[in-house]
Amino acid sequence: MVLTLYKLDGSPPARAVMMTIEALGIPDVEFIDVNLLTAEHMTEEFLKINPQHTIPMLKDDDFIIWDSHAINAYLVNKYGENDALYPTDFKKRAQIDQRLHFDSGILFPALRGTLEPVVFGDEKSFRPESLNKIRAAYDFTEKFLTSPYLLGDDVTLADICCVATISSMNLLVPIDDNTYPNVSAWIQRCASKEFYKKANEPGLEQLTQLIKTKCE
Ligand SMILES: N[C@@H](CCC(=O)N[C@@H](CS)C(=O)NCC(=O)O)C(=O)O
Repeated sequence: MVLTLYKLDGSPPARAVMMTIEALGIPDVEFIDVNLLTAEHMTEEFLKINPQHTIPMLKDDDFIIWDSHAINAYLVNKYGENDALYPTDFKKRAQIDQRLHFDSGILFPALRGTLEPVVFGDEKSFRPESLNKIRAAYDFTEKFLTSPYLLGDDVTLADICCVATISSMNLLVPIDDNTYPNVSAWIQRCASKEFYKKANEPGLEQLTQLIKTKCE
């Protein structure tokens, strides 16, 4: 049985899945790069599998699933030695689901809306109104962070998904320690984890370089 992840290191949701794979210690995953800049996600072959043409996408034997949040829940359910990353207690799970939807509905759209005109269009700088949406997303996150991690003392899928997006936003609107002390300390806590070092940092570097090239 081969687990295949279609991804690009620069993609925040792809990194969220790569971090989950690392955190769970799943061995022998095949990684396939899908270059969005050359529209590899729009080929007939890819569209046949995923009409929504997004990465990350996971193939587990003949089972195919896309959307980082859905993929991550599936990976913990199927491959987790325990439920620590995505507790089965229904109240805890509901809180994690809320943060996952926060990532899907607020954080990632703010980031994608900021990046798209520069990365896929011909704009050379980020729109001020888009950068304000990132600041508004930080404001919410600052208030949510009443514990070391988003939901208590331990890392859950909520942290993994949100930190993939927020660490990418940090490249566009640097997180100021004084304005966002909780977000800043939380990112540093996440950044000390092996899964972050291995599966998030290389992609952040790739995205940094891409932004630099596009803004020149
Ligand atoms: N909610 C989705 C978002 C996935 C997404 O939009 N990925 C971007 C790359 S970061 C993508 O595939 N863009 C290409 C497209 O939408 O055509 C997830 O969490 O996986």
